[in-house]
Amino acid sequence: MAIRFVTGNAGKVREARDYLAGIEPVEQIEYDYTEVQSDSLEEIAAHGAREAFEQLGGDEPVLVDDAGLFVDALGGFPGPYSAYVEDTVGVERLWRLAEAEENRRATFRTVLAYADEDGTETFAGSVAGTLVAPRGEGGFGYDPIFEYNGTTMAEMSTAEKNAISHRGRALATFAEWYAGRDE
Ligand code: ITT
Repeated sequence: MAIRFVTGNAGKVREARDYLAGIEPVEQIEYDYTEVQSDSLEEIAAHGAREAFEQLGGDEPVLVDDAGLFVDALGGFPGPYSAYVEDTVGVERLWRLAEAEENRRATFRTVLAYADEDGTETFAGSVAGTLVAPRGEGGFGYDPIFEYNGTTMAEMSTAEKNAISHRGRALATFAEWYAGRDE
């Protein structure tokens, strides 16, 4: 049974498809679920997945992914507001803010929420790295300024990014749970 990935972000879908290839097909669905006002990615994702599953109808499970970039020196900003900040301030100017700081450490976090007729489950993943001047043409969003082990996530292939990224880690936990859920 295909999994309906509810997102407007094609980059997230590419990564989920790559990771879940051979496990389950992933279909992208654009549905504007309510993003509850919260500092908790878990709460936002779980609420969105439940609402999408109920409102969309049908039996196929849904997946929602709520992600954010948390910059240490900026008290975790932009965190849950990362999409808004990408659209308003932009990636280049976020780098300028970080460049002025001595500590350029940042963490990417994502929470995947899965909903079906049996309930809702969440799977978190995170990766710590360093903010750098933009490099690379791959990936999406903040990938060009996020460096892990000397390589920005925009310089990695989808598979390389999945092997170390917040989303790859969340997908790994999800895939393990998904494989064992009927046992
Ligand atoms: P949906 O809500 O439709 O899924 P979105 O892009 O708005 O798509 P988020 O709110 O989860 O999703 O995104 C948070 C921001 O973080 C947004 O600006 C993304 O581009 C960015 N982002 C998320 N995952 C990322 C990743 O793996 N690499 C780089 N940037 C990422």
